[in-house]
Amino acid sequence: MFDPRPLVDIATDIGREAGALVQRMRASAVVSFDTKSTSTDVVTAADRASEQLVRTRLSELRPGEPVLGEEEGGTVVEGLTWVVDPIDGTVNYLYGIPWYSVSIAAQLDGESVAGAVVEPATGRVWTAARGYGAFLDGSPLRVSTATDLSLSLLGYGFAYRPERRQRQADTWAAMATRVRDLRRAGAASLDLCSVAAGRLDAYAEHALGRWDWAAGGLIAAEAGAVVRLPGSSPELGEDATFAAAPGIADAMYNALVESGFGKV
Ligand code: LIP
Repeated sequence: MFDPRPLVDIATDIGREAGALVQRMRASAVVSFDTKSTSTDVVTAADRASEQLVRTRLSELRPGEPVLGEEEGGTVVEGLTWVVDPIDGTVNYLYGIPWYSVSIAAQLDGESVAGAVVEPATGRVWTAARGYGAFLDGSPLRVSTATDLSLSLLGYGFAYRPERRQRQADTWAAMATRVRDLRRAGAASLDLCSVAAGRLDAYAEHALGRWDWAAGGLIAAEAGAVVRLPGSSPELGEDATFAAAPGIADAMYNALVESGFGKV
């Protein structure tokens, strides 16, 4: 039987090395950056250096296995593909907000089977292997026991395109009176890990890349969350990512639909 746990070790070791690199680059000089889809969608020299390091290490440790990365691209193929976000939470990184990650996942036929989300600023490592649970620095993770939507804490995010951000803001305004409170932390992988740890009761966002959710979505699912990945829930929008503690998952899903989340 296939055991994904060795892949977690590889993702963790490489993620730690890439995390140390981006941390050095953060400390050493002004963070240079370019822009991508909009003037606010940035890519730093550290993003590129991190992905190059991850790709180099994977070619050494797992020769011939394809890599899909946020900055250099790639495709998901049948069999094993490595999915890499060299810095998830790049804007946080640019501003020196210590809430960003290096996210590395192994996917088998497009399904995550192993993942590591490394926090360069703190050294914390979130991991999961499919069927073997989710962990933070080796301690088991479990989602919250929330059952009351009005007492739940909802994480969310925004796309980069201004016209979509306005529609998304309208949804979050509508949700603000239905939940305890909202949190926008800026790194999808860590939002998903926060659901896994019970630090958020739910999280929802549109327009994430596979690299944003590939590891964090597995960690949330292995910690007991209800996880809906892009393409699985047309009511939430074709490019929606959703994760929630099971006790409020249905109520949160329905509230998001009623708030127009699926139409932004
Ligand atoms: C970011 C996501 C975040 C989203 C941002 C951005 P990046 O990924 O982690 O949740 O709201 O728009 O997509 O670009 O920092 O890797």
